[in-house]
Amino acid sequence: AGKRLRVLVDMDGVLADFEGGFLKKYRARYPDEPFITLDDRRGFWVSTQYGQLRSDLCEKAISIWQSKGFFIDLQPLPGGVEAVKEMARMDDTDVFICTSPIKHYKHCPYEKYAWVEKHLGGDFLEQVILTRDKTLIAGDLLIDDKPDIQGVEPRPAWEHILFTACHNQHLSVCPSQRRLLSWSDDWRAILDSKRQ
Ligand code: BVP
Repeated sequence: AGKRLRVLVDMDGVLADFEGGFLKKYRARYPDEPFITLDDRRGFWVSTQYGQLRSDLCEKAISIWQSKGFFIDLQPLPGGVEAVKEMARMDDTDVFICTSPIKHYKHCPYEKYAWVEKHLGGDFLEQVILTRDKTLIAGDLLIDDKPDIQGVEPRPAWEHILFTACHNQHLSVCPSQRRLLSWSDDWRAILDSKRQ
């Protein structure tokens, strides 16, 4: 009997459509300001790219995800909720949602729990890990759209699987870095590759 497999799944950009939700609310709030289409997104930080477009747009971008309702209103990305539910039903498999809240804490942490309850059910609240440092969390896999995941632990336990997003799709990552192109891609094979 092999040991249990522990899978850490990121939320923004993997389960919840942060980029789509951002662009929709940014355009609604700032209809006369320039914006970056999802095809033109480069780099993980939305605020950085908006700041490069025009310096005052950095804080306008930040105002969007700091607003009440931003995180709870995010739409689920295709297949994500179903995949996580299926994973959780698999034998010898533990799934955790591992997500970094923004430091403007008024709405975000509350709404992240509310999103999980709404889309995955109240029982899944047991599986939520809020941390600004994912290197401290031990797991076999971390499925995350952020290309560089760093923290105080230089040798994290997990293998990072890069989940493809608009901002990282053109990135050439080192050959040893595995990708999950979407939830239609073969995530079951990636889990199986880590089982003993
Ligand atoms: O809560 C999200 C949004 C925020 O960082 C968190 C990323 O969490 P993980 O996906 O790594 O779990 N965020 C913040 C900024 C700018 C802040 Br200034 C940003 O540009 N993009 C972004 O996702």
